[in-house]
Amino acid sequence: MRIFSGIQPTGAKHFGNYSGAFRQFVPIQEEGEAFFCIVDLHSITTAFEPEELRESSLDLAAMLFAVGLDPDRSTIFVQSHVTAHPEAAWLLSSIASYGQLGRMTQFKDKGERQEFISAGLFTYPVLMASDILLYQTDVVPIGDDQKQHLELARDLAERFNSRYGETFKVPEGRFPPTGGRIMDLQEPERKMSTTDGQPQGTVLITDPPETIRKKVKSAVTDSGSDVRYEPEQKPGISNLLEIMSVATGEPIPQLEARYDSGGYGQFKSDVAEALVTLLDPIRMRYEELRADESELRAVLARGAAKARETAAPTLEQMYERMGFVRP
Ligand code: ATP
Ligand code: LTN
Repeated sequence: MRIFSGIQPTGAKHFGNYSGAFRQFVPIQEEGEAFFCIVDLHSITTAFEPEELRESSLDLAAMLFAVGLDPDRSTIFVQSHVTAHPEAAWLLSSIASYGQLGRMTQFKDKGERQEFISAGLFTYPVLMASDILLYQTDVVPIGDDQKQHLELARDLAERFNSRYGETFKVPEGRFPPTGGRIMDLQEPERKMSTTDGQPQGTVLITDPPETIRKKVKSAVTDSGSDVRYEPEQKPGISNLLEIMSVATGEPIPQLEARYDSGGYGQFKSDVAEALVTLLDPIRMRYEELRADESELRAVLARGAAKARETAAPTLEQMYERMGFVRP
């Protein structure tokens, strides 16, 4: 079984990324041949600083190892090291429809909040489809926000297969049963996000314990004092319940029963401690791994070599079937 997922090297990664994605990556790498891609080409579609992009790409590599990815089992690589990705994206853009791309909610949401909307933000999901399809991927572990993009990748695979002949596997998404969409602590109607969330509402994986405690303490809660999971009526408390469930592994009903009408104070402070217990060891491992930049680069170079070799035959088939004269 082939597994593929991509993560953007934009800023520091947050608990939402952990909950929706990283947490699934570790067990899934035992189920088959896994590829984890640091999608630097995607992260230039919104405003960015060149120096930060360089740093963040290495930060993310260190983070992926810190959460438990094993470079001897899985292939971890940087997207721009494998030129097949943008090449395949160009080919796929000829079968992607303008209308469908315009309906992508991430494009609409992010577009609304930018002064300058790049063409790359619009074609972003085509590059994501190329990432996935080049590897003949069976399963894509992702958070709930990427469902629509995965659907587009499936549509493109089917359209290409029917127009030019069987070329791609049609991939399936894998979403976590809880914690697939963690919300901002300050604005529980919006997903937790580094690129367009509130710093106070975003728990970073590398936040020191005191910062985590402060952020959780100031999390927006709802009226009343019952600790109940009711995402419509109580988005703030429901989000904290989900966070605690992910951090401790305890099911939500069990947490509801424990805190019931005990008020928000004790509950919040326990959520903060659960997060600290989970994230502190990851932060320490991260700092250690990040300090050895030459080792990180060496592992990424090995990953890129493996990725190039794996993606090449699919790209070649795409060119052949589409009628290009090959050199
Ligand atoms: P950001 O919103 O910070 O820009 P992103 O979703 O745009 O993050 P990535 O960092 O590439 O981009 O996301 C990596 C993985 O994390 C994806 O699988 C995505 O679905 C998941 N993810 C991102 N935000 C959340 C969230 N709030 N809750 C659960 N999963 C999330
Ligand atoms: N769009 C995704 C990142 C991403 C991805 C991928 C995820 C790029 N390529 C391939 C899974 C498979 C995001 O914003 N989280």
